[in-house]
Amino acid sequence: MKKQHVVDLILKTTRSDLKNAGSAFAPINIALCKYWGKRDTELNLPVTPSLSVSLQPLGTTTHITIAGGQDQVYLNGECKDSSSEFYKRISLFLSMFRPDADTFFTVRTENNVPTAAGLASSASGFAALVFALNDLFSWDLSRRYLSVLARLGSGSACRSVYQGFVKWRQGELSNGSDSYAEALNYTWPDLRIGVIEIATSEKCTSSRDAMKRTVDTSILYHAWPDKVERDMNLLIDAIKARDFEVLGRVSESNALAMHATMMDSWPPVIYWVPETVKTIHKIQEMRHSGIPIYFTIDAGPNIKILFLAEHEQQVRQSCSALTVLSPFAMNP
Ligand code: 2P0
Repeated sequence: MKKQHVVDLILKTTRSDLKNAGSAFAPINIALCKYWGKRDTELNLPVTPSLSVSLQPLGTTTHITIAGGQDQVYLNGECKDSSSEFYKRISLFLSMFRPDADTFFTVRTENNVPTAAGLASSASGFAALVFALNDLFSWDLSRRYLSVLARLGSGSACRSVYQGFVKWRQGELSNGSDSYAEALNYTWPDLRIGVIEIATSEKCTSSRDAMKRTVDTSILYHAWPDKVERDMNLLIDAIKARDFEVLGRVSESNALAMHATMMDSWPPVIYWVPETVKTIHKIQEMRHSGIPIYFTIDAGPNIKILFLAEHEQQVRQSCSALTVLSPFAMNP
C-alpha cells in the first residue's frame, strides 16, 4: 500500500477548513527499547513495538502557510535549496496533503536541539509538521491519526506526538492503521538523561539503510523480536514501579543487542568510534564504584546516559561534554 492511500483514508471523512497559518511544537524522543527493522519500508511499519521517553522542551517548532509557485523550506532561518535532501524529503511529504497540484507551502522549522548534542530531530520534525498541518487545515484529528501520519514521514516520529513515556504498538494490519504510539501515563520526576557528545560528523550509513541491511542479512536479528518482547514487559513494569536498576539495565542491554544485530549484518554497520567504547568502559567503572548509571546508544557514536537526580552532581563531575535533561521537570 502507498502512503498516499493511507493519507486519503484518514482525510476522506475529515472536515477541512484552511486557515492562514498553522504552527506547532513536538519534542524529540529517545528510545529505551529500540525501533530496529521494518516489516513495510513504504509505510515505516516496524517488526516490533518500541518504547521511548520524550525530551521536552527540546524539539521542533514548525510554522506553515500557503505559498505560490513552489514549496519554500526554512530550517533554523536558512532557506533550503530545492536540490537538498532536507527540502526534497519535506516537499515529498507535503505533496500528500496538497488540496490541488497548484497549492504549495512555506514551512519554517526551528530546532532548539543543540546540534552538537547528536540528538536526532527528524522524529520531532515530522511530528511538528503533522501537528502544524492539522492546525493549518483545522482537521482536528485524534492523536492516534496524527501518530500514523507522523510515522509516514519517519518511523520514530509517531512517538513524538506525546510527552513522557511512549509506547509504539507495532500493529499487524497491512495498511498500518493499528501501528501508532500511545502515551504511558506514568511520570518519573527524578529521571535524568544525559547526552555525551562524542562525534557530530554525518554518519556514513543512514539508520534507514542500516535497518534494512540488518533485516536482510543478520542471523542475530532473528532473536530480536523475542528480546524486544521481554524488554518491553520489563521496562513497563520498571516504569510503573520506578525501579531504576531494571530500567537502566534493560535499556542498556536493549541498545547493545540492537548494535549486535547491525555488527552481524553484511557489510557490517559499526557506528561506534574509539571514544564510544572508552565511554562505555568509563560508565561501567562508575557503576562498579557505586553510581547507578546506565547508557543507551542510537544509530550513531554518541552515548546517552540514564541516572537519577540524586547522582547528578557526581555524574556531571565525571563526564565532560554532557547535556543533562529532565524529561518530567514540568510534570511531577
Ligand atoms: C529508535 N532509531 O527507536 C531507533 C533506534 C535509531 C536507533 O528510530 O526510516 O529515523 O524514518 O523510519 O525513525 C531512527 O530511525 O527511521 C530510529 P525511518 P528513523 O529511535
